Amino acid sequence: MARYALVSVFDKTGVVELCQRLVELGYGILSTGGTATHLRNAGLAVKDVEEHTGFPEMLDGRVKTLHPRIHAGLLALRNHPQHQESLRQHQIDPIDLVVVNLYPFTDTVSRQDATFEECIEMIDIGGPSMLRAAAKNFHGCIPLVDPADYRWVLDKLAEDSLTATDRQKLAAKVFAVTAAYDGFVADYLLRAEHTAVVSDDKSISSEFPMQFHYVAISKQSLRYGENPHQAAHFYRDLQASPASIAAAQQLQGKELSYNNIQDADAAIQILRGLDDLQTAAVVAVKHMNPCGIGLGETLEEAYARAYEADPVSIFGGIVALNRVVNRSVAEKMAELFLEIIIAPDYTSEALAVMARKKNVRLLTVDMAKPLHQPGDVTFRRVSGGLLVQEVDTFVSSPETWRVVTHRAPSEEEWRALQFAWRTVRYVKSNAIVVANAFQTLGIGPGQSNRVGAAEIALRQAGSRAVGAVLASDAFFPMRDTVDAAASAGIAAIVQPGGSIRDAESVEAANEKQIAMVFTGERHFLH
Ligand code: 93A
Repeated sequence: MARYALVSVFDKTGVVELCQRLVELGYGILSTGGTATHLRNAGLAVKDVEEHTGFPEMLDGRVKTLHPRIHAGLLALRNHPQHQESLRQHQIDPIDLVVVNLYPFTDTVSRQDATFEECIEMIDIGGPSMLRAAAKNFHGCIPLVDPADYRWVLDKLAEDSLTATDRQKLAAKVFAVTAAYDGFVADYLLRAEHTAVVSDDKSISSEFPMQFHYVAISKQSLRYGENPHQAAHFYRDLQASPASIAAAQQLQGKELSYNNIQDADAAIQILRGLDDLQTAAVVAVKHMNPCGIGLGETLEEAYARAYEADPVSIFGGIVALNRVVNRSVAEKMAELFLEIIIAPDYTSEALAVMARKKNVRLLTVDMAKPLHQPGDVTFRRVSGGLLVQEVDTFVSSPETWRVVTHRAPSEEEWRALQFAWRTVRYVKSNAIVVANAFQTLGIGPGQSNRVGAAEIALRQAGSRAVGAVLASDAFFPMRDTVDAAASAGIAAIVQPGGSIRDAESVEAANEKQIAMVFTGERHFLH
């Protein structure tokens, strides 16, 4: 009986050399359409799988190698008399080696212009089936899925020194590759918008399967993590939004660090959270908390407000802007030391200004595209597990808010309350934001008690707190925060409400003619 190597590769690099050596070692080459043609063109003798099975390739290539003559040849145990008898009975030759590389599914779905149907066609069925069959029967059949293994395996075959352990390792690699491949497919099908099935099924966005695939591809290795002694890497979602940090283009400056990426992401998330205000907006971020947020008729105005919000903290910060940066805004930013600037684009004059500040990392992201899709989730590792939740994109309408004090907010105060409420969700809990209608004035992030966060925000606002508003990401457990706000001159407060001591906070507000509204919705960010 002949000794067969079955060769079916999408990527044909190196396959001619490989098969030449296999022929020298006494293997007959069995091959599929495109691979067979490629090998014949290089002068090799090849037997078509079609001839071997006596069955034509069909369904536009969907069925090429899915045939008992192939799969029995791969799976029959070599030292099993009944298996060998079955092969003889059906005149099936065993296959001793399989070389397969798969349809490039991930490359295809990463292409912006790939249609859903094209992506589906790129799901390889026959290739993984052959690989898995060979890998299951690794004592009898050598599975080669990684071109990096071609050379050493052939060297060992030539010396007859390929061990059982070598074969087992090759088999393990097959299952690792095919598992990852199927993970990519599952991820794509869960996310792809363009299928009737998924878009009709609203449950997909709100239900978490018992097991799920998160598939990411390596984007870049990082010098280190949060600290120099922590190794780190940056992975990109298979279908990362062009608006995301993972898809950002860097125009100048040093490579982004782990901390830079986190901070830049926070800046983008906050900025895009203000999209529906439909105004120029600028966000300054430090250690993932906003330190200044400004709105304006123009980008100049919004930048000036974000800067003035806290001119100290912005130093060494990350600034994200939602309009094309022109020269005058660039000049202003060049006066400061900034780590990163993110914008949809820069005029050539602005680029010339920034070129003088070589270390500033200039990024662009596509702000015309949505940052999140329905059902997008966040991950947090805990010891021994993973927490998964939907992204907090919920925006309540102020019509649903409830005024709980004698005095209702003025029109100007309403605008300020809405702005403050839109920003406080991006501040680490316990979070307090003091603001007017177009600018944060004080931000109190991440304190272990709420009044402590309020004191920080009010101190930062200083005399600007007089007549300003205050937002709290969660309810007041007692009246102390309202008292602190009143002493600083705060005019109106927005908070979720829902504490058993709400009445005390309302009373404190009424005593000082503060207007207070309950949103009924909390925005923790830990
Ligand atoms: O469409 S398939 O899933 N059906 C098959 O029966 C099959 N057999 C091999 N794809 C199949 N293949 C794949 O074809 C291999 O995994 C390889 O990527 C490719 C090689 O095709 P060709 O030799 O025609 O270029």
